[in-house]
Amino acid sequence: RVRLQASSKAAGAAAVTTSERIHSIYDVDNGQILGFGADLAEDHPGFHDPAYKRRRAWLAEMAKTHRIGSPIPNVEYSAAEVATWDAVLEELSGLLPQHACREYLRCLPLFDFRKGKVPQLEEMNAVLRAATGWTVRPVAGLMHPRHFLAGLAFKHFHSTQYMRHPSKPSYTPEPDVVHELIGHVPLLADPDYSRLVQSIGLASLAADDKQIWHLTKVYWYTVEFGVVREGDRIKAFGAGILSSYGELAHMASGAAALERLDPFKPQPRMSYKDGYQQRYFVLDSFAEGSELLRSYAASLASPGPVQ
Ligand code: TIH
Ligand code: FE2
Repeated sequence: RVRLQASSKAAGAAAVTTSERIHSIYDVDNGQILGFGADLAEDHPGFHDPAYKRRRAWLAEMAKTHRIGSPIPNVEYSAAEVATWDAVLEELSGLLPQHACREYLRCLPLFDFRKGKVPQLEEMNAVLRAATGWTVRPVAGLMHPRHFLAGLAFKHFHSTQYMRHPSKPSYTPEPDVVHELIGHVPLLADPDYSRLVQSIGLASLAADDKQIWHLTKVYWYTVEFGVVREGDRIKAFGAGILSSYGELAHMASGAAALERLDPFKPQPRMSYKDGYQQRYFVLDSFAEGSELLRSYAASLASPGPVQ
C-alpha cells in the first residue's frame, strides 16, 4: 500500500505532493482535516455554545476513527438536532418540487426522508449500493481537495454527520448532515449524475496541484452549485442549493447571473465565505455535462495513465 507523502504546513494542514499517485480508495486518508472540524471559527454561530462544540468534537472523533470496510456507527441525534432537521425539511419541501431538477425529484422517494428522524449513513448506502454503487462514509470536516476528489473516482463520497447550528437553519457556509443527505445523496442514485461526479474524480487522479485547484472549482460550480436547463426553466442540481432554503429561494428569484459551464476555461474564484452565489453555471443536461467533463478529464490524462 502506497502512502501519500504529507508534510505539515504552518496551519497544520497536509500538503499532498503529486509525486505519489492515489491508486485506490485505501490511499485516501480522511485523517487530515483542513477546516469545518471541531475547532469552530470565531464567527461561527456555535462559537459561544459549549454544548454544540462538545458535540462537534465527539462526532469529529467518531469520523476520524472510522475505517473503510467497517460498519458506520449510528449517530444518536438529540431532540434539538432532530428539531433543526424537521425545520429545514419543512421549508425545503415547499421549494424543492418547483425548483429541483427532475432527476433529483425522481430519486428522492428512494430515501426515507421524513420528520422526526435524521437518517443514518448506512441507510443511504443500502439504497446507493443497489442504485449506482456509491458509498458515503463519515469525515470529520473539510478534506484536502486531492483526497476528496480522489474518493469520487472510486465512488466514495465523504460526508459530515454533524447538524448545522439551530440559530441559522436557512443557510450554513459549511457542509453539515442536512447538506450531505438532502443535497448530495439523492442524485448519487441517478446514473447520469453518478457518471458526471465520478468523471471529476477520475480527472483528479492524473492532475497536478494546479489542476486539482481548477477541478475543485469545476466541482464547486457543478456538484455544489450547478443548475440545469429544463425547457425554458432553470432547475437546481447543486447540493449547496438543494440543501439551503435560503439559497434555493435566491436561485428561484432569478437575481443571480447564469452562464454556460466551460471546464476548459479558468473558473472564477470561490470561497465558503461569499454567501449566496452571484452566478450559477448552467448545463444543458447531465448527459451533456458528463461528456464535457469526461473530455476535460481526457485532456489531463498525460503523462501518466488514468486508472
Ligand atoms: N450552504 C449550504 C447549506 O446551507 O445547506 C451548505 C454548503 C454548500 C456548499 C458548501 S457548504
Ligand atoms: Fe457539498
